[in-house]
Amino acid sequence: MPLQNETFLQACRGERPAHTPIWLMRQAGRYMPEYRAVRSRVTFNQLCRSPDLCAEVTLQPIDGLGVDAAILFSDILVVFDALGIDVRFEPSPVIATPVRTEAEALALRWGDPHEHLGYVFDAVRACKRALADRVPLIGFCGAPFTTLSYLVEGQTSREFEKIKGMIFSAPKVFAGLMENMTSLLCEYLRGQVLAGVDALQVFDSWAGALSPADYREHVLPHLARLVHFTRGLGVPLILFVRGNANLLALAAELPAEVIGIDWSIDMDQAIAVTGPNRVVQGNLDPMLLLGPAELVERKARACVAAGRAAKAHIFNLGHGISRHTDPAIARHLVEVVHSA
Ligand code: 1CP
Repeated sequence: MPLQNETFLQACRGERPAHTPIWLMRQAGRYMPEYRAVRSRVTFNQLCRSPDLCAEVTLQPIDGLGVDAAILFSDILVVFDALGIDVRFEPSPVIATPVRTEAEALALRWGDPHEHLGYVFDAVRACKRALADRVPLIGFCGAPFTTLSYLVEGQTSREFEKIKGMIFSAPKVFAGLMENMTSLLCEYLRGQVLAGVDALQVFDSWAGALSPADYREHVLPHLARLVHFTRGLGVPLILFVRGNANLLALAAELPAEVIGIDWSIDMDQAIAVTGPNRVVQGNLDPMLLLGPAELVERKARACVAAGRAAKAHIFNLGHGISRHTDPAIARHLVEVVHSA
């Protein structure tokens, strides 16, 4: 069944649709009153485990903003269900039993995501039904390093002292955990594709914790395995490696169809790295949306203009939208990009 709005998938294929497609990272979230209304009735964990509510929330920015793609409402940390490890959102994530020693790493039980994460696949099916082929649905996971950073740090970290300490003092323990995490994430993404997602995004949100040389040595081989695995799933992949523009050249070595660009580099500079034959996604600083409409318009138009040097451009923010964003300015951004 063809989609009513194919612009996002056309851009993923390197085509230039009639307008630049746009979606926003974290487009379903606390900045939207409709989302807060749902969240006032359930906890975040309950929401992620209720396929019908996930579908309702996934569609809120489709109806409310007019974006060209939906992203499954879930979280990168639900995969810990496959390890039997609880995450509480307070509201920042907290893992009660972090894994820091070799003994703790060896004691982990790596369960099958097809068995433990069925509610995510049910949510994908509920989203696809609710979308009724209006726009494509993006599935996602955290990259092996970002996901593992939560397991080792036990929470969002500033310095990444525990996981970097593990990389440098016990590299074999780290590599073993990365190996298992990557296998888990491969199967998790396969489950999402089997359930019906039209594209995938891998978020390496905390990649910038490492120097490029250490990222290449300790992380890139695992990320490469994940990217190569997904090439066999038949849907396009967006690879978003965030936090240090010097990592962009490494990300661009991998065969993802689309390279996500964060806001730490200007789009023309990013395309100089990825080259004219690559599709890029990004990269407006999300905090710009806290400024006046004229500023948002000017910066958005400049980003669209710069994006014309790439093979194709999917407009997005350079990281997740702030919870303090006025939904009206997000809606305005979508109109500006569509008319640019
Ligand atoms: O109280 C609430 O309602 C919880 C807030 C919230 C939301 C709306 C969390 C907790 N996660 C989400 C949804 C979410 N998370 C999506 C939904 C789809 C969308 O609309 O985009 C996605 C794709 C994520 C992915 C995610 N979760 C990432 C990677 C993307 C990124 O922003 O870098 C990360 C790092 C997380 C962890 C996480 N989940 C939630 C929080 C508060 C955090 C920590 C993030 C941090 O500390 O900065």
